[in-house]
Amino acid sequence: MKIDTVEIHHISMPLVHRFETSMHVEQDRECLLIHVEGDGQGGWGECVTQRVPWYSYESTGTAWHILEDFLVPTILGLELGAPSKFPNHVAGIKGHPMAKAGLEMALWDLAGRIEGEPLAEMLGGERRQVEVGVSIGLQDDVGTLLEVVRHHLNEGYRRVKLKIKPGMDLECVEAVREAHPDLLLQVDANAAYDTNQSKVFQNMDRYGLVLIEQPFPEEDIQAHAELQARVSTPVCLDESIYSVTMARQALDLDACRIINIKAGRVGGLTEAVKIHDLCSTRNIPVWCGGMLETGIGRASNLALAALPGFTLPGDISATDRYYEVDVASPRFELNSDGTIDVPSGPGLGVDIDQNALKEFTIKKAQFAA
Ligand code: OSB
Ligand code: MG
Repeated sequence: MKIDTVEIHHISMPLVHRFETSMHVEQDRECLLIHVEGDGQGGWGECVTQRVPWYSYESTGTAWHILEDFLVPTILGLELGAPSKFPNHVAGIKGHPMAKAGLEMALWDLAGRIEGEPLAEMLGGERRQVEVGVSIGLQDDVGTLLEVVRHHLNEGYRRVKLKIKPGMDLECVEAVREAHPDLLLQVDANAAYDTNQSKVFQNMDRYGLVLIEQPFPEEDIQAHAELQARVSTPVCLDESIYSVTMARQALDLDACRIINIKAGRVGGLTEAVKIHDLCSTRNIPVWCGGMLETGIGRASNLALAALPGFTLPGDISATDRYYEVDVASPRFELNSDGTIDVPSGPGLGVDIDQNALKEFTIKKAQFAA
């Protein structure tokens, strides 16, 4: 596979509802879409950064810089081989996993279109439908939260994740658990807690949560290990796990018993599959995280979640949970059993809507070999 041209589109797409976490409020999805052309075909990828670097150090601005100045020049005109070789080509460029993953996704889509093979199959996926859940941002009060949860359950979601932060945690979990005793319920703190606040999580143990996601800062693996030793609810790491090496070390230290896999966070689908494989050999459940993706990244998440080790529902909602208008079609819909179909067309299995792309693009550039 040889890449002749790369296009980067910086888009801003309105969200249906604001999405609030312990660190940040998001109103619009501002990310990069990457188009590659080679061997007479085209492929799309999504770089899952956000405008503000609250989740990790990457932002849409840094990703543009790393792509334009380093990643794109490295691969243009090069005989690349399979997309799984891409990480080797860019190994000399440190960090910036989301920028790398966005370009790698476009190469996977291109390779799939050239071969006529769906991405899920290329990665080793086996399922045709994947179980999904909804991630609920911080709400103004418990009453509103209960209404939002009820609304999503009525839509057919079977698993709910609540964003929490200090002061908006136990009360929320208790209220939702009381209203829905059998619901698959989990929480995500996005690293908002100090290690001296771990009592909150010990108190959460009684609510039968599926998991507690990333309570402490990403570099503090030891704090998570200390918490895991004190609670029976599985600790799940998100931000802390940026490579298969990091995953192995966290598991060796018993810092988590579940891992949230996001291809963007770990530098691409190739590394994501390695983490999946490691966890499978250790009987560690994994699930596919989300970054409010457009239909491009959502298609990629569904393909990844088709792998056999993804035994917990992913943060992969239907398109209309986030977007009235999306850049990709067809839209993803929730089945009555709380699953979404894995795309079955070549590559990502979705097409770009050129009108929507034009409407949402705020900056674009093209690079040729
Ligand atoms: O921590 O999982 C997270 C969204 C943006 C950044 C980080 C996270 C999230 C979500 C939403 O929880 C998941 C989704 O529905 O896409
Ligand atoms: Mg998370």
